[in-house]
Order: sequence, then C-alpha cells, then structure tokens
Amino acid sequence: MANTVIHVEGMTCTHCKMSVEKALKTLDGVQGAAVNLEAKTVAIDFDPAVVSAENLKKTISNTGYEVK
Ligand SMILES: [Cu+2]
Repeated sequence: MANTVIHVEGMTCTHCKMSVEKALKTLDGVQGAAVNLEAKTVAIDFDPAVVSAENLKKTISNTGYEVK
C-alpha cells in the first residue's frame, strides 16, 4: 500500500470534499481518501499495483477540480 498527498485547487466546501473523496474511493485499488480543505490537499492510500498516481490525478480532474 502506498500513500500520496495531491494538491488540489478549487475545493471550497464540504460538498467539494465529499465529491473528491467519493470519486477516489470508488476506484479499484484505493483504500482511503481524505481531503484537507484548508491545506487544499487530498491524502490517498492506494495500491500502486492496481491504480497509478496518474490515474488518481485524472479522476480528480474529471470530478472538476484542478490538480497542481
Ligand atoms: Cu464545494
């Protein structure tokens, strides 16, 4: 299991937090996702053998937020 912290722009409220976390958690290989609104980050626990960091970023972008 790997852990990564991705910087995300545009998340402003609890709804944004939920959207991003939910989108990530529905991916195969993602164990957990936790958004920190103040830090503008999302911490993700994932299995790199199943899902790539690139894929995680793509999923966040597709949800409508900007990955830095
Ligand atoms: Cu919001």
